[in-house]
Amino acid sequence: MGDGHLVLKKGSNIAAWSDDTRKSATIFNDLLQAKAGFRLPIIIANAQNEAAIVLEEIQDPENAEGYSMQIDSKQVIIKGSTKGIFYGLQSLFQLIEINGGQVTVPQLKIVDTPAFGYRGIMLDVSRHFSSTDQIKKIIDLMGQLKLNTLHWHLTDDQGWRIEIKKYPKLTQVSSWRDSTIIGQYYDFKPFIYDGKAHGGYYTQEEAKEIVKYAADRKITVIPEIELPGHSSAILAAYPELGSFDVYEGIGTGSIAAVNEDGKAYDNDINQNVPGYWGVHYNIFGPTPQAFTFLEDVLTEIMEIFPSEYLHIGGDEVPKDHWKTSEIAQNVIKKENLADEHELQSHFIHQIELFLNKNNRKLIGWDEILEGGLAPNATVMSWRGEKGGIQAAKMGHDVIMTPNSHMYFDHSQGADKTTEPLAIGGFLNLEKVYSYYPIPGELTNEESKHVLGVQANLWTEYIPTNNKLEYFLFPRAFALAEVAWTKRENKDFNSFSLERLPKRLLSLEENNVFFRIPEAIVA
Ligand code: TNX
Repeated sequence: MGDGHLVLKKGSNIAAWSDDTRKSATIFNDLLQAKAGFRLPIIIANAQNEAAIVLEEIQDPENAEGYSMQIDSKQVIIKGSTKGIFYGLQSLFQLIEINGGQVTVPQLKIVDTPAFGYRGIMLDVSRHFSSTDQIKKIIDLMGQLKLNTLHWHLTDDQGWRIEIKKYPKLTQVSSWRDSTIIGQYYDFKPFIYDGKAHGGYYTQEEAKEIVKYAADRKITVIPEIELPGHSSAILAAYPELGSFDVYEGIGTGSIAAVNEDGKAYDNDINQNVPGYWGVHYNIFGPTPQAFTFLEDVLTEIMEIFPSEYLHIGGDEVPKDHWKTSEIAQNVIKKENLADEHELQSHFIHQIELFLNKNNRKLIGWDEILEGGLAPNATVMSWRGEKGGIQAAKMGHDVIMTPNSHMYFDHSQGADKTTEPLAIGGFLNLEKVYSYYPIPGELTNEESKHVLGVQANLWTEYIPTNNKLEYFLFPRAFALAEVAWTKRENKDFNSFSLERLPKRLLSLEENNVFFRIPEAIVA
């Protein structure tokens, strides 16, 4: 920190050269407009000395996201790659103070790079749908926090959310569930099983627009297409792709809804899109038709989403159901597989071959370790850190999303009577902040496989925009520091006393609904 301030006036210029940097300057102006009521002219100037804010692009492949910023009495100079400049502008915006109508930023020097290259939020739009406007709002907020990945959970048992031209029933049938046919799952029927039809989907055009909107904010959208489980919505429309044609009771190890006779509930049997939560009965069969379907779908998905990674799910597959499936048992024999775990591995490996052939990489939830990990897979570790540790030790890349620290669907307050209904669990701000994505068990070499960290927002209990924002904020601020800030610079006191209050005000200025954290006393 230096002494004194720089005043940003209405006529002050921003000097930016490339289209990319000018776009970032425009996004900065949007923020400034909302906060201070004016925009700064963006100029392509040679006379850069005259501009109040100078955005100077430098190419440094070793430092793809970092930036430096110098603010003296006359000028702000931000240097970095296009991404770095975007992040520098976010920091600049956060430094703005308005005093007596004057917009000022403090004089200082910053050299800043992120601790982790993968900084994500997963949003489940299957359990409850979010409009494109709401997705854009979340993307805006993510960009301000220098988060760079939106993992878009587009499919699950309760709904399919993306237009696929080759399979129109996915949007005609799979994207709507009928909540009047309810199952019995734990004890929370009355609130969420509201008897209304829930649904919605994004057209390919809308999804592409989201991808572009995110890219402008330096965010990659990684789509998730769940397989071979969490696929009831698909199988409701295309039952021939499932493992079963006869529903005879239910295997063990699944928490799918069963009635008193131990039989699957009607809506599984009738193959409607289920209106209740949990792990569901039917799953893909490992058949040629299923692979053709999945490859067709992934082909369209790849046209919409240019991301290096595609997420294919792989979690919570009631694999023991394959024990009673003739289709599955035949493949086990034919491929010489030991059991159902190896069958799932085989399944995922086929999909990986297809993705790799198309120059994409596969991410899956940590269950994909069971029965043998596909050779190039990246593992998302959600059942704690165990899976992530195991995968990193095997030389695979890992993203940490442990349900102990990164499940934003859990309650933020210890007292459940003063919190909105949540799936369970308790995860307060301090606990999120305390997380460090590299487990102590890993050597330096192994820890290079930890690409970063992500918070997951499952939406079984989150039917509205307000509730979505409430579960994200303020915890997303803590996530941002977990992901960006080097360990030695993290400090919960300065986070909560110095930075948090300003961020909360900014949420208010932007009509974001959030949880007011408990008073924090130094
Ligand atoms: C487990 S986390 C799931 C989701 C649920 C979530 C609720 C994961 C890979 N699978 O299907 O929504 O728990 O917390």
